[in-house]
Amino acid sequence: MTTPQNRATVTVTGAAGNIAYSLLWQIAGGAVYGPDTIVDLNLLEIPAAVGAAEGVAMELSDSAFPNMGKITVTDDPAVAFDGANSALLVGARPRSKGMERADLLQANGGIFGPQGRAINDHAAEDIRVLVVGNPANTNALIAQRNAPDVPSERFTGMMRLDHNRALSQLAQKLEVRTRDLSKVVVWGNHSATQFPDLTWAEVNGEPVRVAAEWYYEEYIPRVAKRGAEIIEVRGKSSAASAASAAVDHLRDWIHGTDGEWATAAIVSDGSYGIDEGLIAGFPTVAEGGTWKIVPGLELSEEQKARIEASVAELREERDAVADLLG
Ligand code: NAX
Repeated sequence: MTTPQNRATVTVTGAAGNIAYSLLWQIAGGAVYGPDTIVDLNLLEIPAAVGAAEGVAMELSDSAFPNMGKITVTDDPAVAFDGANSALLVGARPRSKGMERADLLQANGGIFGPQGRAINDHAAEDIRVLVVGNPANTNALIAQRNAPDVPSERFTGMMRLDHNRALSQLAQKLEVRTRDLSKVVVWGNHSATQFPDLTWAEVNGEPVRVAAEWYYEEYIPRVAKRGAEIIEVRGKSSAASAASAAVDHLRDWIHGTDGEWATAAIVSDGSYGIDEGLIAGFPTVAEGGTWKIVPGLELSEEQKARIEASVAELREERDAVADLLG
């Protein structure tokens, strides 16, 4: 067995929560950095849940992963993000009964603003941030705008679960495996306004042909509302599938997608009519450690309208937290 040469520090917030209970095991097992890297884990929780996070750390330790480094449990963002190479911002304020969307956005601003600042001041130079906690795209924007010294491209929001749902629903329809599919994208927001787009989708290199009725009336709403469907059937929100998607996103970001498209919510450069600066789902490839928007795609009027509907929601979210954007 060769001795691992590299070392990475990964910060996970919401470490005592449901998603983290699946996510941490995959990261500690090497699913992101691979077998040649020792992983140190920094687990951030609110004071009331630090005890539970200590228990999670004990179980991680009991799993005896060959490349497990140090595990630090803390309620202090300055400690949690110290030297972080990757940060998965999972912990967020859930919507309580009677809470308006604007209140939820503000409450989360109180979390993601300070975390952005702590990342700015304490993280490693190559920090990569993936925001999972909802509303993920706007929380990512808040964190990014509070970290002026970190290149904006290092802040991303999680649309990979939406992407994976889009792949899986299409694979089931075509009776193929997801590996046979390519060029699928989910535009916009991680919400019911998102646009899972099959315009360029291919199955084994051939264009996908599906009936318009199925596409517009079944497929798009099914993918966009899958989170609600999971809650209804399972009685709890998606957790293992969210963790799996977070691992896909971070692994691909670091190691590349080999030219394959994936959906990542990244800071817009103004492409495809999406306001510069918003964090939105785009067709992307990861190359050389960076997510890049797939260039030069022609959009139909139908596509433009569907993208705009989701971007309008992102704009409203941004405007509701304007005071928190640094
Ligand atoms: P849980 O409620 O099980 O866990 C959240 C944890 O975060 C709790 O332990 C809580 O104490 C902690 N937390 C709250 N504020 C914190 C702070 N300031 N610092 C550190 N930790 C903090 O939720 P879970 O099921 O794990 O989901 C976490 C988040 O992911 C939620 O916001 C959820 O809406 C979001 N999701 C996002 C998805 C996506 O695709 N982007 C899909 C799955 C999920 O719905």
